[in-house]
Amino acid sequence: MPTHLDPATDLLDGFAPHTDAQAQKYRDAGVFLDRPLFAGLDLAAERTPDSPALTDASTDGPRTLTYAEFRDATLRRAAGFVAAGLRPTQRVVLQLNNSLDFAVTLYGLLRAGVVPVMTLPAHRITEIAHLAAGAGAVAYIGEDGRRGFDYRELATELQSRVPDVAQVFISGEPGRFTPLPDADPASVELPAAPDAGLPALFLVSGGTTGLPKLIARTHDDYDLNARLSADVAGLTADDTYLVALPAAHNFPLCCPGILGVFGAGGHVVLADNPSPDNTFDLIERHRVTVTALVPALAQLWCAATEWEPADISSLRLLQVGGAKLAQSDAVALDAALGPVVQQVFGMAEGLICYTRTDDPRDLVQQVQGAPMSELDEVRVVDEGGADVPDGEEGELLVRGPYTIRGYYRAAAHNEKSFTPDGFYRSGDKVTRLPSGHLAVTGRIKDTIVRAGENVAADDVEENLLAHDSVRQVAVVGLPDDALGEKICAAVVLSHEHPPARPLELATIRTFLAERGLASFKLPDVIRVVTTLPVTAVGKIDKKVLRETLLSEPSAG
Ligand code: OOB
Repeated sequence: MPTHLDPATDLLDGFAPHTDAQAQKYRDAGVFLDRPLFAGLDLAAERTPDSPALTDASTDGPRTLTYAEFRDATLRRAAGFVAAGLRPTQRVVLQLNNSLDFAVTLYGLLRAGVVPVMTLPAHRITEIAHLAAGAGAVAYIGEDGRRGFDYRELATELQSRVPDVAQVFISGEPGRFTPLPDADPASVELPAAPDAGLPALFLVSGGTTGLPKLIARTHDDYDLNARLSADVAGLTADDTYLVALPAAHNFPLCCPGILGVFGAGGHVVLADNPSPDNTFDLIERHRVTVTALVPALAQLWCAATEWEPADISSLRLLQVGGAKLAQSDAVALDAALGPVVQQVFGMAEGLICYTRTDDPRDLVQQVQGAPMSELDEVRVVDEGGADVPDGEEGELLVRGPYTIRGYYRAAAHNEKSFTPDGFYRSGDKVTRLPSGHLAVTGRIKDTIVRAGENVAADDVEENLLAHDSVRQVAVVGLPDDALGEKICAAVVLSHEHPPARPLELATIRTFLAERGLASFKLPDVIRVVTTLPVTAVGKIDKKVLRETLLSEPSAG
């Protein structure tokens, strides 16, 4: 990098900012506060230094830090990184489980001006190497093997594949690497607060096809994301938020998640295991008021209310998102827990939609939410790119103050994923109500081409879910000599309503045909499975499912 250039030049190489006109519009609207992402925490630490900020309820815990203690820990970690030679605008891959070290390290990096790549604990070398190389990362932060997977081995492989990753810091037993650094903040010079228009961190795209992409979120836009989300959730200093999903994911991190709760002066409780037998006790013990789950976990929690003895009545808001929550599950959750469900339709690329606490319950059960900012520009378009009327299905396009204008260092990909005027093509099929609420109906590419007919997987799935004995389902296309692709439905059976006889293809086809599903959409194969494979954050992973089904001897 030529030395006469701004040190941020390398970071900004491949970053797609808002256009000047758009940026001006957002500035005029006063939505950006021009402050670093850690400002919310600092303000809370000034206001209420002695309130609990963070409880580590993972296998490392239990341990609680007050706001003053937590802020000091993040300053020491920042100083440690500076002393270790990390410099502002450099990128570092962060891969830690939900723990105190995760929170302290994240804020330590932000204070040091170092830009973390927020990978998830379930990512493995293929994704980590791809993301480290793509971001130009100079360091990797992982943990020892105490939770079952040894990230030190991953680090070794990473350094051989991506030699620019010069340093490795390990939470726990470092082995031949460096422990997570801490230093006296007075002993080093902490950098000045970063420019709020610069990327603060990188999120990782959640798609289940191909390798994840890097999503640069600025201090301004991510701080806005946290504040708007906290407003919609009605967060106050009295709230206690349980982190049950992997903390580095946008949903528990910032919707409103960890960042939103710190901004409001509330209490964050970190769990490293989302199962009801762990989390229900934590909810009771800490009087948790808010948490976020993916639908499969919400289903599990709903069932567990039948047998878990813990009192979870403190929960006032159960956010469910990341994948479509079936209406029947939303109804069941309300029945089991009271009217606490909030649907969340979000994406690492930006747009977040929420149902509101004062929306009628039947609406909350049916739609995935409405955009959180008045400046979110949502379009629903047909295949030709023309806007469709409310109530009609189309692809969701979005532009707005906290939605990216392009993936990082991905010019070719951006040609396809963004319109020339900067709308992100989400790939999600939605319908919009006149009220602005969106219902997600599927993914545009999730189509099976069977004997020349296009079959939308979600259409078949929705109808299958109406069967009493079906708890979860995923429909995928498998290659077939005669049909091109055949329709395969992988089904998890319901515990409450198990079928009287083994579920057969003919029974399912008759059931679907009686519901009025066209004959060319009827499954050609049924597989009863005990679980469906999931992505790093817990969404059904069709890519892996397809590979698994294909590797079965009977698949051919
Ligand atoms: C969240 O973010 P990502 O980046 O992991 O995944 C985004 C994609 C969306 O484009 C959509 O396809 C799907 O996940 N999705 C939903 C959904 N929420 C996300 N599909 C149907 N219904 C929903 N409620 O998943 C995410 C980010 C922030 C908050 C919540 C979720």
